[in-house]
Amino acid sequence: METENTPDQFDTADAAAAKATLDEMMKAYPPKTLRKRAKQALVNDPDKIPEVAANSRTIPGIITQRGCTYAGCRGVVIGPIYDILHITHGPIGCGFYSWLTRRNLVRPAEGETNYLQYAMSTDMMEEQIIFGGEKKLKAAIQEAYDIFKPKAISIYSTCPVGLIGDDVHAVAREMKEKLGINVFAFSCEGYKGVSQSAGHHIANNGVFKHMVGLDDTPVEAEFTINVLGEYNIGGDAWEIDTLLQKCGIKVVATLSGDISYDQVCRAHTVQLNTVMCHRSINYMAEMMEKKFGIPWFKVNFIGAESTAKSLRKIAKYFDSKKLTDRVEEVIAQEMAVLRPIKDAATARCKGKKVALFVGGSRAHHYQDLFSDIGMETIAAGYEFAHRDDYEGRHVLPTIKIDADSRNIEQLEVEADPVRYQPRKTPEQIAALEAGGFTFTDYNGMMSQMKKNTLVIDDISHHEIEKLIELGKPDIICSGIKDKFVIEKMGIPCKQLHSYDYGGPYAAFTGAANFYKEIDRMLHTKVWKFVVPPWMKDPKAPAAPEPLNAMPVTANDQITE
Ligand code: CFM
Repeated sequence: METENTPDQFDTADAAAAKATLDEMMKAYPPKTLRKRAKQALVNDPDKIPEVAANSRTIPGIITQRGCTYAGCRGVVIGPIYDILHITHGPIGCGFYSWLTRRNLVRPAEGETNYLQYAMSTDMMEEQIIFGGEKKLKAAIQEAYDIFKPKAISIYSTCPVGLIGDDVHAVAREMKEKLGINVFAFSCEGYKGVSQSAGHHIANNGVFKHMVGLDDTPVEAEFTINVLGEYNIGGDAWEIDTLLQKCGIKVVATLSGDISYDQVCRAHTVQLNTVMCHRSINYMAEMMEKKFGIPWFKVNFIGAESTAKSLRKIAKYFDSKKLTDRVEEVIAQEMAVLRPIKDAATARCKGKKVALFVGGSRAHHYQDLFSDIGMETIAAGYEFAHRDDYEGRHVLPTIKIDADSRNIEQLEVEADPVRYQPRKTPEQIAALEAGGFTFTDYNGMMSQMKKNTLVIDDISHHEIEKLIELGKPDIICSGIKDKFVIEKMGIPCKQLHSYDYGGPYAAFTGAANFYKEIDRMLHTKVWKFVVPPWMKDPKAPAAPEPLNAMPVTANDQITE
């Protein structure tokens, strides 16, 4: 199949076609399912943003891309802290499937310990399910301590732990006292929320309660910041760090990418918190502001234009001529190197159409990278983000708290009597805001997407297939759960969770990698060998199975 624009490709100029595409995608559903999906799949209007019924339960029977609460807590937010021992309390599968499956890379400084290669689990059996697992958990903590002598141990509850009622927190307290190191636990049972998003919140609470603020030693540097919500997938955090260093800005903690326990404990000493992934870490930014007086704002280092914009905003916050000049110098240098690569990709990719269905922030951030090279987003959606990530934070007061969200503890945070110290005076804040500067800001994905684009929350496999058939995007960004379904339809799929073993894609150097990768994926001739299912003749006799039952050549795939 050609990737050149075809007349029946999705066109955002046609409002009726956008609605018809959605209707056609949903028409296979029974009425009750259809009613629910209709509130989650919408035609966008950036000037009158419609409400998205996000962060609600997936209907049983629908194939979703979502993960569980345990994955969001253990895997996403805390897992990347490399010198903590992470122990999964549960059956072995949960530990096994969270063993190095996310590409959160680390490069510990010399002399520092890295435990991330290990998968530690209490390996619960029927006996523990029936008689309780606390004894086995204690033994596991003791054994892990005896072997590794870590600074801290973190325990994660899986579904059966919640069902049988093991008190992981009591065990953690007891072992903390006994061993004299930091031991804490998370009630992040997989079923605790509607997706991994609940796990992010639980993790934020735990990291804030048990780590942040334990070490008041400030990091000596003129301009200090944290990058929150950056997980160093494929080395992204390293690119951001290198860039900021070039500008003269010191990153104290990247939460949680290539980060040590000590860095988390000192994170509250910075002058500014910047937030990359709003969905997974906004809780931390808010709590640190309340307790320590650190302001935060949203940044995005995905995309050259967005990176430049984020750097300029950080410089403006610090209000230093020296820093502003340096930032402009670095942007000019980086852009000069990037320009020929960007121009070459633009010449070949301009006008191509993309659809992105990823997690809770990348479906938005990566639209900037595509627009850098003239590509158009026709449809996008998150797996588990909330209304504020779609519609903007101004909707926060109107979000109804349902039973599932009420399940997650909302920490009551107050200003620290000694350590609360506003980083800017009210006058300085007012002066910045008068010039259009915004704090505590996230305008969400939809305000940036064009009119008549499709916004689809928690998309199902059926819907993706129909979208490809009807809208014919030139490339889809998604994850491993649907990558090969998509590619069997002759459409390239770029995984934006793992980056398909590629990356980094952050900052200017990362942008260059991404432009080249997308250009390559769009223009490889392999797609011509794939016949999508709707173009096959259903009456044609089935091709004989190859003897080894494995397609070995492109031709075999056509007759598959
Ligand atoms: Fe944030 Fe993430 Fe994402 Fe996320 Fe994730 Fe991820 Fe993601 Mo996969 S924290 S919301 S829970 S940016 S693991 S690094 S890629 S779904 S879009």
